[in-house]
Amino acid sequence: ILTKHLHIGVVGAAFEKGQSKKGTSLGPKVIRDSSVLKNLKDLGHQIEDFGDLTESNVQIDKVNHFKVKNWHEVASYNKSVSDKVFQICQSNRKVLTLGGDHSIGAGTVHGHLTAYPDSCVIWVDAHADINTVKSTPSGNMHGMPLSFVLKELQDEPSSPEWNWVKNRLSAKNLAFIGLRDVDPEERKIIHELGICSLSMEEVDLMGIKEAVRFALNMIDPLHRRPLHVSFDVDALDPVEAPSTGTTVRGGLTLREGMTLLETVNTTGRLSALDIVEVNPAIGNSEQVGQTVEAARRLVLAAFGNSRQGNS
Ligand code: 6HN
Ligand code: MN
Ligand code: MN
Ligand code: MN
Repeated sequence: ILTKHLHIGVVGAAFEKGQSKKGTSLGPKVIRDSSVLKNLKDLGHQIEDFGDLTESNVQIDKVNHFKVKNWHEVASYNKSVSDKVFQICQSNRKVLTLGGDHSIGAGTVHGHLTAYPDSCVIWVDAHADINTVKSTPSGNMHGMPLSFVLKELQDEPSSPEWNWVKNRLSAKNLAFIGLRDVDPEERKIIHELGICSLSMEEVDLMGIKEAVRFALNMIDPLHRRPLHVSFDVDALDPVEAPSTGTTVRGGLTLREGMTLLETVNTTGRLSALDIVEVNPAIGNSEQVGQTVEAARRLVLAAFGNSRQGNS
C-alpha cells in the first residue's frame, strides 16, 4: 500500500495564548500519552519525535496591537512553529503537529507552504479561523490564523512581529470542512475570496466522503499537490470531543472525521497534519479520555490505519 512506511516527524506545539482558557498547552502531552506514536510505528512508519516547542525566546507583550490578545507571543511562537515544520519537511518527512490552540495553524501552514509552494490546505473546524485584526470579535488569535497566511488578505494591517511570513496561501488552495459557527465578517471574506466551504450543511446533504472529494477537486483539480490537513477537534461534535475550548453542537461524528482522513490518506499526498485544541483541563477525566482517544483515532486514520485490521 502506497502510504505504508512513511517517515513522520512529530512536533508538539504546546501553546495556549491564542485563546484564554488554561490547559490547551497540555494537548501534546496527553495525545502522546495515548500511545499514538507507538501505534504509528506498529503501522510500519518511522517516527521521529522532535519534542515540544518552547516559548523561551518570546518577548513579553507590552503594547496592545489592535485589540488582539498576546500579539507578540503568538507571532513569535508561530515563527518557531513554521521553522520547525519547514525543517521537518526538508528532512523528507511528513509532519504531525500536536497542538496547542489553533493559532499555531499560521505557523504550520507557513512552514509547510515554504517547503512545498504548491501545497493545499483543508481546514477542518467548526469555525473558519479567518478573522482579521479588524474583524475579530474576541481578540483571540486562534480565531485568526488564516488571515496571516492568506495571499488575498495581505493588505490587512500587520506589524514587524509577522514580517517572517514570506509565503502565502492562495484562497483557491484552501477548503473548509465542518463549519457551523462563522462570524459575519468571516462569512464575507469566504464569500468574496470564493473559498471552498463544505459546512455541516453540505456535509449533511452530500455525505462526508463526497464532501471531501469535492473539496479535493476544488483545491487540487489535477490531484498532484501536497496536502495539509489542519484538524481542530471542535469540528467533531461535543459528544465525541467534549474537552475543547469552543464547542459547537451539531458537528462531525468521530466516524465522519475518520472517513475524512482515510479519504485524504488514500490520495497518498497527505504531507502535514495538525491536531489542535485538545484541552485536558476541560471536563472530567472520562471526557478528557474520550477526546484524546478521538484525537488518537484521527491521527491513525490519517496515516493509513485500516478499520478492517492491518496486516
Ligand atoms: N478555534 N470566531 C470566533 C473568534 O473568536 O474569532 C471563534 C474562534 C474559534 C477558534 O476554535 O480555533
Ligand atoms: Mn510591537
Ligand atoms: Mn480552529
Ligand atoms: Mn474551532
